[in-house]
Amino acid sequence: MSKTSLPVPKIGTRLHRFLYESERAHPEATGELSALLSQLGLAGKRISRLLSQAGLIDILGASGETNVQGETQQKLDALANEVFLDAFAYGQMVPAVVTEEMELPAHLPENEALGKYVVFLDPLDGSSNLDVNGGVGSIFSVRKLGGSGAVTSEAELLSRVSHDQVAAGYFVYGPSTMLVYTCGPETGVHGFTLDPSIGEFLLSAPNIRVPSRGMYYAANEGTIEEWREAPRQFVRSLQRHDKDKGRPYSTRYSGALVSDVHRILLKGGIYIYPATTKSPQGKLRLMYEAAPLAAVLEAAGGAATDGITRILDLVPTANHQRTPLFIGSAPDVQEATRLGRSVG
Ligand code: FBP
Repeated sequence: MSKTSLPVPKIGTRLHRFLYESERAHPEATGELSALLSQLGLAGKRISRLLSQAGLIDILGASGETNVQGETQQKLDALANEVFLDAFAYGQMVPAVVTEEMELPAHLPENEALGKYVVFLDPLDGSSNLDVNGGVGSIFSVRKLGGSGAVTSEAELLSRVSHDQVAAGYFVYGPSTMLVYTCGPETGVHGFTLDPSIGEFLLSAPNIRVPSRGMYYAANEGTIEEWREAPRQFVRSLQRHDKDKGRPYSTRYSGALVSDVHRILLKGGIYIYPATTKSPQGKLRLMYEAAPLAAVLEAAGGAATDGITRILDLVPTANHQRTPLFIGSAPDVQEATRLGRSVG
């Protein structure tokens, strides 16, 4: 995407207007990606409202189903999935959606003729926090779909989608609801806060940059006995006094990847979910958890690897493939990765 002079984003600018002005800065833009991001914004608003009512209407607890990951599906996982699929049901942009809640991609036939984007989604991240009113999020990744005609298989879908994400981001449903997204390092990372009184996302954090040194690390140390030596050594180094590196870091692990990564985006530090004996490939999913968050952190000056390889260099082989994840301030991720390459 070639860049001409970008307007200086004003705090309080509505998402719709921000998308419009960003588009004007890219003469080749067709407006479709902006429309898609607006539809994502609508889905985020609807889920935010659902969550705000969660304790009052019968939407907490398990749905009775098990998702493709073998996890107990929460009612809100299924509802959030529906809300996102409904958001893409029209508009001729998205012929296929891959989501954590469905084994096979959702096909939207009415969009097949003209649709040129595939969306990869974690409709509700951190759903084990729902019943305790903890922070949760939604994560999205948008890739271009090459070739033509209906997508008939997982292998064909992965062979036709662009390696680079044209947009990536998340919604974090905390004390307020925020949307954070990027369309690439050259356009930066921007945060919008939902004003429920007018039902609009308003620009509240333009051009976010992750601090190069942080204060926090996020990891489930309860599983540390299952980790390889390198991540163990790394976490011990975060706990040791080291004035130059601002250590020791404090631990903040919320049970929701989006909430933890959002804290690190703003305050610096690192989130790690290494491979374990129980999950030798890691737990988190590449296409709709690790890759979109890596795109956001890298566009904000941070880094993300699987402990050895840059997440954005990984070539996907399956829609629901898992990966270890080390993400956050670049010096911390690079240190953990050096250990990963040397100690293993
Ligand atoms: P989902 O809730 O979307 O399955 O996401 C995975 C996740 O819950 C992350 O949000 C979180 O960081 C991690 O798994 C927690 O895993 P664990 O309970 O093993 O620490």
